[in-house]
Amino acid sequence: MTEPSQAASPGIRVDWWCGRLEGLLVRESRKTLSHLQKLFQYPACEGMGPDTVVYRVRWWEPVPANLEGGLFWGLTEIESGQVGDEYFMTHGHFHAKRDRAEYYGTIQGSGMLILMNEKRETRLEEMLPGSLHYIPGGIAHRVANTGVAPLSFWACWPSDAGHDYATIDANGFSARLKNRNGRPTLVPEE
Ligand code: M6P
Ligand code: ZN
Repeated sequence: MTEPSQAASPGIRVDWWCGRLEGLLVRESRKTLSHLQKLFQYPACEGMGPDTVVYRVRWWEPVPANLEGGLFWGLTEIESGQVGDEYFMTHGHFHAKRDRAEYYGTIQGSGMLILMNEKRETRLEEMLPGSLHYIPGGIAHRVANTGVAPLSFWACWPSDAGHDYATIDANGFSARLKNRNGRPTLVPEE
């Protein structure tokens, strides 16, 4: 009888308390106000420089991007803050391959998952520690941090999903999440 083969360990570790992803193969990106300014309706940011970090993503691609059948894993941390009356939020995207789905799971903090279908109908799911969110294919997704502490969530998405940011850059979402008297309120675009 032969011994079971030992697959090489990629040495990726998750701290399940805070979601932090560690390992040599973990990649990282940061989005600052200067990257995101055009997403906000009133982009003037008093007291915050263009290098202010809005969110960080750390993720692992165990297989090449665009390969069909694989999965990627990531951790996104959004700082608490506002630009005008809009909360700090991710860019938001459709998947380039429209039928690809994704899971988001909240670890710490509170916020809203903003979902928009291709008919531009927008709805919210509340994100709280432990909330699990299934994002079907064909749905644009963005997360806003509505709390006073950082919001962190894990994500798992297909390796061939890709990110279509251009559609969001061109048309935005059909509604904006605004702080109205201390409450997150979805305000339709005119
Ligand atoms: C999650 C996943 C990633 C995405 C990240 C930030 O971790 O959906 O694919 O890149 O959130 O979102 P965005 O790319 O819209 O800035
Ligand atoms: Zn996605």
